[in-house]
Amino acid sequence: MKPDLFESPDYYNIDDLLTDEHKLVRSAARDWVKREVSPIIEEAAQKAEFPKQIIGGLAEIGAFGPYIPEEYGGAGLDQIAYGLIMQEIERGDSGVRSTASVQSSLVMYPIYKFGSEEQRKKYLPKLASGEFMGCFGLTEPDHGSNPGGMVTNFKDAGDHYILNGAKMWISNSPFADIAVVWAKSEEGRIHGLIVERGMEGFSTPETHNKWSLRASATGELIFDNVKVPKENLLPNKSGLGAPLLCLDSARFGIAWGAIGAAMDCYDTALRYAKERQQFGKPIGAFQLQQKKLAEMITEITKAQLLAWRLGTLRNEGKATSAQISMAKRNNVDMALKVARDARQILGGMGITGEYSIMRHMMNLESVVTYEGTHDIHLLITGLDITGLNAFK
Ligand code: TGC
Ligand code: FAD
Repeated sequence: MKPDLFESPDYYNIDDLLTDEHKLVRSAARDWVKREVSPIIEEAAQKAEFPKQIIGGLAEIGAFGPYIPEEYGGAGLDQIAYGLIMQEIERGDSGVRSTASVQSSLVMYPIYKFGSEEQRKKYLPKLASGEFMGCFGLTEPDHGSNPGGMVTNFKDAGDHYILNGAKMWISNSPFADIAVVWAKSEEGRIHGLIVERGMEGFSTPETHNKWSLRASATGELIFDNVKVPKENLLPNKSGLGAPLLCLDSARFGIAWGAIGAAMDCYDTALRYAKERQQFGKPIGAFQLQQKKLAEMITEITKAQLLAWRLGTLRNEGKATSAQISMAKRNNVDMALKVARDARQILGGMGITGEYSIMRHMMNLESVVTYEGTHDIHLLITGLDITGLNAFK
């Protein structure tokens, strides 16, 4: 793969809206991605392997629990710093950002928000340091966009619960030490349970043959009469709203992360367009290529402003779930379109692993589907503005 020459675009001086701490955090993440991710990611994606050697580095740049208080091992940062870290990581690869998103927003966040003090102390510092890796089980084979229909369930068996069911499409499941699993009680109420690797009847087979997110491990979670100690139930929130609150946090991170993937594609295409000569001049001198590049930077800039404003609203505790849906949907769609146009600018070279664009493009096909599909987020906006539910 070519050396990483990335230069971040900032067409509207958005850096002026950031604090010194934001810029420091971003710079540490950017340098780390250049040093530790760019040189190895193409080979990891080709081999369809999650590069476990980067776990320690992810912890060091604060990617595991950026906004979790320091007393529990987190970085204690604000939402914009969290977003910037996700942006920089996804500039390297969406699969690596996935690992950080799951660990932070789908494992540490529910333990922090809905867990007991004992659970927080037991798990959060180890998750923040990467000593423990986690995964999040919501989706089932027959319940993807409609998680409320889940059939995974647990029954009270005296001093423990008995958990049965299966989850599918679970990021990090093949190597996770713990899983935050959403399941129905005998009363049909959804609760979160912490299931640990090694519990009898719990297995995590890997899902193979993905053409997308190849550097991220995906698998199932299978529960065959698993005995889960009662102290592993998250006590402080139940109902579908609990996992959906975790998704709000992860979707916010994705809205920023997708900008990183788009920036990398734009930056690569811009450099290529200025260097590659055809018909005696750089291809960047042709109007058709300039149109693509000009539209890319316009859309990236709009997405940056949307993410920044959403970050300030989240810092003030005012962002709504529907606002997060709009940003996730818009920014991932934007990144996919930028990746497709950038790939065309590189001509034949665009389909090779010499450049990152095709990998980003294939990764984004997962990102546009997970954490709520493109269609589902549109319906969330539709419901929010009309008050009319078009889901069912
Ligand atoms: P509905 O009746 O609308 O809501 C049920 C309860 O949840 C509350 N709620 C939310 N709370 C917090 N945040 C949100 N975004 C919320 N949306 C809804 C709602 O107020 C209600 O609360 P209560 O107290 O009244 O019970 O639920 P529904 O069954 O009609 O479904 C709504 C729908 C379709 C929007 C929702 O289920 C949905 O978002 N579906 C998409 C599923 C999804 O995103 N799955 C993601 C799985 S995890 C994943 O993909 C990880 S990818 C890994 C990586 O990042 O690498
Ligand atoms: P479906 O729900 O079957 O949807 C299929 C199509 O129907 C979509 O286009 C959808 O938009 C459309 N559709 C569905 N309902 C409606 C409706 N009411 N109106 C109009 N159109 C509709 N899940 C986890 O729990 N944890 C994870 O860590 C995780 N990681 C993932 C990693 C990868 C690589 C992938 C691909 C998925 C992951 N997921 C995870 C699952 C992901 O969240 C689901 O794939 C997603 O929510 C969509 O569910 P589905 O695939 O079952 O599609």
